[in-house]
Amino acid sequence: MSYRNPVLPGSYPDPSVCRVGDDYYLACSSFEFFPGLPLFHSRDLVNWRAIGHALTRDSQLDLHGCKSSLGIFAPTLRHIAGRFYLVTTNLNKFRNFLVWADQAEGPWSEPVWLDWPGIDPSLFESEDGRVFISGNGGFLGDEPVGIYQAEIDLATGALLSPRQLVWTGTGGKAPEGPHLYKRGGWYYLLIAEGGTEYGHMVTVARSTQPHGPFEACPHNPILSHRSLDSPIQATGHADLVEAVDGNWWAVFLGIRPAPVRFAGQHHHMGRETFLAPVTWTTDGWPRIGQVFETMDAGDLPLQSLKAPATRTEFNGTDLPHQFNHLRNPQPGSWSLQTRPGWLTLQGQPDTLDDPAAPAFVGRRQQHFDCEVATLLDFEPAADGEEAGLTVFKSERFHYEIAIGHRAGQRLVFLRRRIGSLWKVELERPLPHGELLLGLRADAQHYRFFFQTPGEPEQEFGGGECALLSTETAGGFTGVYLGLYATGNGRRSTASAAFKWLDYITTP
Ligand code: 6LW
Repeated sequence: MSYRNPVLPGSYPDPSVCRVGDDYYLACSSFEFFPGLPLFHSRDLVNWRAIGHALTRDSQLDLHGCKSSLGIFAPTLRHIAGRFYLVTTNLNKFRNFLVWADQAEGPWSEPVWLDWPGIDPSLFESEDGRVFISGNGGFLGDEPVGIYQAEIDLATGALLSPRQLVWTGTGGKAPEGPHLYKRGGWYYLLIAEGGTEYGHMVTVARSTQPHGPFEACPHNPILSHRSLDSPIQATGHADLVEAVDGNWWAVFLGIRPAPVRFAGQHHHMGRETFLAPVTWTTDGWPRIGQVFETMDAGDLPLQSLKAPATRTEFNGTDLPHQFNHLRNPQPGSWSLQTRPGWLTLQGQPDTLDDPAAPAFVGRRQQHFDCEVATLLDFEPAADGEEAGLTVFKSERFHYEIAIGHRAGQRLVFLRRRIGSLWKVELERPLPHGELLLGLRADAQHYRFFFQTPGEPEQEFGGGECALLSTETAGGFTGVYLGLYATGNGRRSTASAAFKWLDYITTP
């Protein structure tokens, strides 16, 4: 049997995995999106079911004013002494913290703030019950660059030993993403080097002690696509797990650039989670090797999950797990109760151009080829009030097709923001009533359309995917497909109601 990579498509980077009995759990970074730290469950490492988020309360996650791609960086998920632990960094405060839960589905605890610098914290429990925290350091120029470690008390977060530099890596830039494992008589320290772009790689060292000294693997990097002509690039930031059958597997991030003629490679769906088998050399070193879009599942007990519905009806009491807000949602900015069966968004003064909290409910784009549509009931009452569908990379890079109001006229418009370029490209007067807004995407383009009930669909402009790519826009996230509303500097008097959102992958 084979499986397809990425196993978690779309902007799900920095995966961390652990196993409890026959169950696997995985967490990813979430940056400026709320709730934070998406969590998944699997029985085979291939098919992952969203089970919620660890950071669901403002008291756990303060993203107010957070710029795009800051917020929650790489987590580590571990199961220690009967409890799940997540340790991560909120770059909005530049502080590391851990949360714990008795079951992965939560509820998760309030943060235990750590007196621990750097990013990419990780936890390891040794056989004698000691717990070690490791993480990167020195990238602020304040100490030698490398991987640091200390013993920690999980209950209080207090360090029980001095924080010490344990490995500086193999010389690649940005040694980070450390994880410690025990196999046989060895403690393995796995890290990412080279930066999370096309030079990304995974390297490893080992020691007979959890705190070193560590000897580097003679065949580092054990994973890198930096010199491969592969549709999968930037592989790195891995976490290993020993499967139920004793085989080892690695989850890690990678990207799938869409080639743009004469303009190099551009990836707009962000860094995604991939899976690959780990083999061990006779002298006890791990290897991961080249990663492919189709790989042999070996003895994994593949269990296909029910395909997600293509239409999300907003008729529940809460949003499905794949939907997020931009930063902490403002009170009263969204509701599933105001108009049962509809998602109601109340435009706030904040707009999509602000590092703030516009009324926004979105999901990651996970496929190059997809069709996205929504039914919107919105009668703006004044100029500046708008609501619609956005392809959102960051506050400086987004496209939207929306209903607006100008000079007393209700209209549909297409607007694109590409860095300092901001332009309403198309406008058309609209009769009153519900409107279908949509887009069709392929690897290179988004093509927008709208349709008034009983009328034919009308094409309505488009834009290049590459202009929303990380190579163009920077950052650590991939594009979101979002429903939004804004009053453009004041609270809208009219609310916007979205009946459903279609996300249809097109072969
Ligand atoms: C992550 C770190 C990184 O914490 O990016 O480039 C951060 N390297 O490993 C966010 O993904």
